[in-house]
Parts: sequence; C-alpha cells; structure tokens
Amino acid sequence: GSKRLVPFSGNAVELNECKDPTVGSISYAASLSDPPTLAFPSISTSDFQFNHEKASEIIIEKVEEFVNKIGNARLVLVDLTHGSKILSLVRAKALKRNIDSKKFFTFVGDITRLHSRGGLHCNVIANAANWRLKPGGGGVNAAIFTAAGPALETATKEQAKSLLPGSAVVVPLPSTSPLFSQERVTHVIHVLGPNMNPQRSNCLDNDYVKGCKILCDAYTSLFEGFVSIIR
Ligand code: AR6
Repeated sequence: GSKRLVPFSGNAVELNECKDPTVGSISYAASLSDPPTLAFPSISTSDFQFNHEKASEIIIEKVEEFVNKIGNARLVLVDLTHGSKILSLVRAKALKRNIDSKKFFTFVGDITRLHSRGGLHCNVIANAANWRLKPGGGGVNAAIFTAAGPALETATKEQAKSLLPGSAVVVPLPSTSPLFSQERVTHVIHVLGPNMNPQRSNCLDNDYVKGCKILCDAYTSLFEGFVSIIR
C-alpha cells in the first residue's frame, strides 16, 4: 500500500497505509505509543454479590500498592454504565488518596470494545471468571469469551483447567482472535474472586473476613500477572 508520515512521540514514523477502516494507521501509531495498559472489571461485585463499599476499598489498596511497581504502565477499572456504583466509589477514594490519574483511572465502556468504540487501547484485559474457566454464564465472562471467539477457549485450556478463588491465570491471545485483531488485546487474565451468591458454587455465606482476604488475593494475582507480561 501507499505510505504516509504520522507523528509518533515527537518524531515521524513511516507506516503502511491500511485499507481496513478498523485498523487505521493513525490508531496503529497511537497504539504503538500507548503505555502498556490493563483494563479490569470490578471482580465479584455483580453476579458474585460482593459488598461494593468493601470491594472499592480493596481495589484502591491494591492499586496503590501496584501503581509504583508498573513503571509507565496503566491500570484502568472499567464498567458498563455511568451509573456504576463501584466506579463512583473507587473514583472518590482515588481522588482522596491522590493516586496518579495518569496511571490509574476509571472508564465507562464495554471491556471487549475499548479500542474500537472507546478509543482506549488496552493491551491486556482481565476477566471475572468462573472456577471452571468456561465461556458463558453471563456478565463480563460471557462478553469476553463471545468477543474473543473459540481461540480464547483453546488458549485458556492450554494454561489451566480450573481456578481457585483468589487466583488468576494469564492467557496469551492467539492472533486469530477478533479481540486481538480488532481491539489489539494480546493477553486475557482470568481472575476468580470470592462468591457471596448462594446460587453459585463455593458461596462464602456472608463471611467477609474470608471474602476480603480472597478479593485481596485476587487483585494481587491479577496485578502480578500484568507485571509478568510487561516485564
Ligand atoms: N464490560 C465491562 N464491564 C462489564 C461487562 C462488560 N462487557 N459486563 C459486566 N461488566 P460479573 P462477578 C461488569 O457479574 O461478580 C459470570 O457468570 C459488571 O457491571 O461479570 O465476578 C462468571 O462466569 C461488574 O461491575 O462478575 C462467574 O460465574 C463486573 O463487570 C460470575 O459471573 C463484574 O461482574 C462472576 O461474577
């Protein structure tokens, strides 16, 4: 194809002009210059019914711990709507604690469409998974497995059969997955949080001592997984 010059970090770089409108050369340049970014949903606070106030405290604690360990990389908490209670709680606490808003912020959008619809390039996304690491079920798990296609299921099986509450597994995304080609996601990190929903397996029966410990472990595993990717 024809070539053109686009600005990149103050210098000009040459890029092949792309005919595919979803993979424009400008956005390609943007994604090259973007720092590594992890987009993650609030683990356990919807289907797993974990208390929002307690969850927001844990998210902030863990973000504070990790923003200093990730260099220029970014952490982004995502939810579907502007009305999201967990996003407001976390935003308010982040402001209070003076967390660097270039390294941690919240974002409203579908985690499977952040680049194409939200203009936010996140090379890694987290999934609030189930213990069997199975597609479907609902929530963000169903959305990610559907958007990623069968390639994610195959790649996940190669990494792990199941997850314990509080743990995570990093799955490199095959380039055949639409999430890779359209959203430029290179890794999915499945995380299993604590479950407070009596209709799901391993319900903690409102035991928030155990629950908070498991949610802390879940975010530690998630952020350590991200650190292992960007190193
Ligand atoms: N993009 C961004 N955020 C989303 C999306 C999306 N497409 N969909 C949901 N959220 P949940 P859990 C938000 O229920 O509570 C599944 O069935 C949602 O608003 O997905 O950890 C699994 O198989 C909420 O803030 O996860 C498990 O069995 C957050 O993502 C179980 O649910 C997490 O909500 C896990 O339950």
